[in-house]
Amino acid sequence: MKLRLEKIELREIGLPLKHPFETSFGRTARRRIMIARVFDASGAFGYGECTAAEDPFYNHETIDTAWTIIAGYVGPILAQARVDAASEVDSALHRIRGNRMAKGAVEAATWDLEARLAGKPLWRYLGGTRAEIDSGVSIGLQESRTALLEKVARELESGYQRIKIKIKPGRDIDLVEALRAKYPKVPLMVDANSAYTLAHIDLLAQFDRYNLMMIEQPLTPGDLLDHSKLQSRIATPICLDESILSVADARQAHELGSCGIINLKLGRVGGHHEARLIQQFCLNNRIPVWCGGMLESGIGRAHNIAMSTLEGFSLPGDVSASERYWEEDIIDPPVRVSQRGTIKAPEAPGIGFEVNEQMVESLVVRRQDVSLG
Ligand code: OSB
Ligand code: MG
Repeated sequence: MKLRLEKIELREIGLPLKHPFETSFGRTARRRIMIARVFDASGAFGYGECTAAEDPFYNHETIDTAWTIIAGYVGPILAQARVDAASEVDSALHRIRGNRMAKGAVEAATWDLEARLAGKPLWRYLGGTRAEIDSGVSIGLQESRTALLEKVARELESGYQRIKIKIKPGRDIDLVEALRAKYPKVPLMVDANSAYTLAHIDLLAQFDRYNLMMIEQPLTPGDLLDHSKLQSRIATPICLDESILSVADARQAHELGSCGIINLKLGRVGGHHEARLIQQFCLNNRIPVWCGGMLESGIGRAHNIAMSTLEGFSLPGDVSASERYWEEDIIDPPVRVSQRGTIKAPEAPGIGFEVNEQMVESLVVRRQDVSLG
């Protein structure tokens, strides 16, 4: 079955977070979310979500740069290439350097479209094997240690299988110390979002006392060599997030000994094609992977669920319930997490969740159609 791609519809919606989310690089209270919908000549469509943030602080992309790249390059290049399968979108867009979140929004939408046309749930279409995925939570920096402890208590009561907390210099060891005093056994990890340098090596080595599952992205994204030096000095496994944009990055990180675990994010690597290459590489080399999050709406969340069903996603991801983020999600039903801290992969075709088009339309602040014909 060949696709005849007709257009990309871009829409921006505004969605306030229930609680502001703070990391070492900044604070987000309200998401500006780009939804990319790809249409086939038959009238069928698929949904993708651009995971770029509002500001270029996690990586270089923003929702506005992604919009410019999709309208000015992704659309025209796909139109020229006459791509007729989701698996070819990635290579057709190869000429566009970087900007993977822009490309990934459209690439993922094309997979949803193709899975819907095939009448299969996206997760099965991608080759997923697990009908239920393991869920953890990512907890932002809190006002106080008490607030953090209360938040962790609530998430554990909800059943989440592991706790990740954000750290930054000056708010790190003390938080882990407090959590471990109360919860000696809970699966626990920290995420620094690149806030440290090798000058902090003695401080980072102190984490070894707390039996953490991993420390996520301690150093600057491009510094694979420094991560390797750090990993050789600490026992806690390093997990890379921002550093891994492609399977080539995964290979080099592995060969250098820069990490023991990889956080795989669909948008950061440019879509399902590259994500599967990384997943395969990690599976072949016994590197545990798990699915990261970017404070997605239900569309991005549904794609994350699909990806998480692939073999090798052996650790709980940052894919949690819609209700942790939004008063009302744009998908129906919302993503729910069981008391055992799991999420069921849906059996309906494509992403498997109905998009509440009425709600989306009521939230649209900007739109553009990009022709692929
Ligand atoms: O580093 O994993 C990260 C959110 C925004 C940007 C980067 C990160 C995060 C999270 C939250 O940790 C994950 C989520 O709950 O979606
Ligand atoms: Mg991270």
